[in-house]
Amino acid sequence: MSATPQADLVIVANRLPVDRVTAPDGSVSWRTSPGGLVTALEPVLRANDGAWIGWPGSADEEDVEPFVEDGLQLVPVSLSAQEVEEFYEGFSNGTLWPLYHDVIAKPEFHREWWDSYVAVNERFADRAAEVAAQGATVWVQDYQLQLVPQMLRERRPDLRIGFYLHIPFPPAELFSQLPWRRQILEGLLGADLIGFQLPGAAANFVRLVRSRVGHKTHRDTIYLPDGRPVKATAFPISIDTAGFEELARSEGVVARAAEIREALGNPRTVFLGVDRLDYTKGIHSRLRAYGELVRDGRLDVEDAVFVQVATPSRERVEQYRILRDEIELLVGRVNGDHGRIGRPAISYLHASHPREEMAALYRAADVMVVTPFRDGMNLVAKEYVACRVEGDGALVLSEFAGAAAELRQAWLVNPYDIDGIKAALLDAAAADAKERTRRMRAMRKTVVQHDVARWARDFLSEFNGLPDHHDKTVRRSRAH
Ligand code: ADQ
Repeated sequence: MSATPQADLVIVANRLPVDRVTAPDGSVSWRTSPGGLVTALEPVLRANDGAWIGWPGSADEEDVEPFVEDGLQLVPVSLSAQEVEEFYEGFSNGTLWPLYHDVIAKPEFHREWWDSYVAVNERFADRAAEVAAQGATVWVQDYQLQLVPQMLRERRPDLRIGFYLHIPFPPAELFSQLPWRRQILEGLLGADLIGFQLPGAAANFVRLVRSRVGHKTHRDTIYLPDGRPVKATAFPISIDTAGFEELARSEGVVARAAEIREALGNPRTVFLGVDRLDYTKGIHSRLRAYGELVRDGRLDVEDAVFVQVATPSRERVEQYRILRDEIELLVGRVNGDHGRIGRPAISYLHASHPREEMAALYRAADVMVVTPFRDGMNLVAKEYVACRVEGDGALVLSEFAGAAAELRQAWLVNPYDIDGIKAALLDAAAADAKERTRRMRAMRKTVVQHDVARWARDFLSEFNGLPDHHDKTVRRSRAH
């Protein structure tokens, strides 16, 4: 049994960066799931003797003690099967996710889900309060844990608390539907620094705090009645650009990209979509647009193909099961109506792939198609750009992805406008090499300069540069 670590930097996220694997004999091992967040935070965690608090991803497991995996201190928080249903699938993914994404799907409001959200947030806050050393920095991640900053501040006024929201923050008109809107705003205000993907999201938050909670605000800063300032500002997230570039240049990936094109019949144009199977991603719209182009003879299955990779996601949630059926029905129709033997119009894969295969797909694709109705950032668009090491390839990108604010040279589309998507697909496919290179080089510059390490550095240094109100707060809390 290992003792609870005392860390100077604590990351609190819904998921641990590892998955728990239980063998048939009951023995437990851990498989790392290297996402962008871990890549970005690993060096800072190591340098600061940091710890990561999160759920190991399986329900109803007995409590696991903190442990060290590959040099990282990991602190598991367990969830019961009922909490997975009410806190995770329910309030996080059935209420907040659709509400924060423009109400594309209808959010459900259930009081039991809210109660579970509060209880689980309390548990994360308790864990963080135990693990953080005196005066430590705690960085809470994402929409599942919006109450943690306030709960943690009550327990540990000596800490510096940061929060980052990976998804959009909606305009007041939509956020105000939430029966627990005030509690969420107050939960977030426990932080000293709140990061959003875009300036518009930060502005939505500040406006809501002013109108619903009544605090004074000036630009991106909120002043609480006790004088503590809270800064709400944008830090657009990014990817491990150098890591993707290196992968894309590797012999194995170059060979695999050629093999993929060969297997597709060496068409002139390979279009590619890669998404978690989610209703925010606009997969149906883009496949419909593509199907119409094939139907109308504007594209021919002999020299064009659309590869759509959809990662299984939230499969126990009803809306996600319906979405999968709708997309698979559409793919079947388009292929049935317009495909030929050995030449489907759409090559569809419902699977998750290792990073090498993703890089090979990005290298194999002439036109990457990213059409979310709303997306905090969209890392897939940035990964494609990073993998185009020759400076070629074309990106069709929704205006409503956070990435559109930076990748201005993409073929930008309104994902609700099917004719607009059709025109952009044709334009991007027909653009000459010079035009594509001009656009891609500019986008590559952006993604190289703004990688995920810089994102983490920017957030943490902003944090450390904030005026220190903590001494005062600690003194006051000790006086009580
Ligand atoms: P997501 O909604 O998951 O993230 P995105 O930013 O595109 O969306 O990231 C998806 C990640 O999953 C990418 O790294 C991609 O490579 C990977 N992926 C997708 N399909 C895959 C497959 N079939 N196999 C393997 N890997 C696959 C949320 C927000 C976004 C925000 C990010 C980060 O919704 O808006 O950009 O967090 O803040």
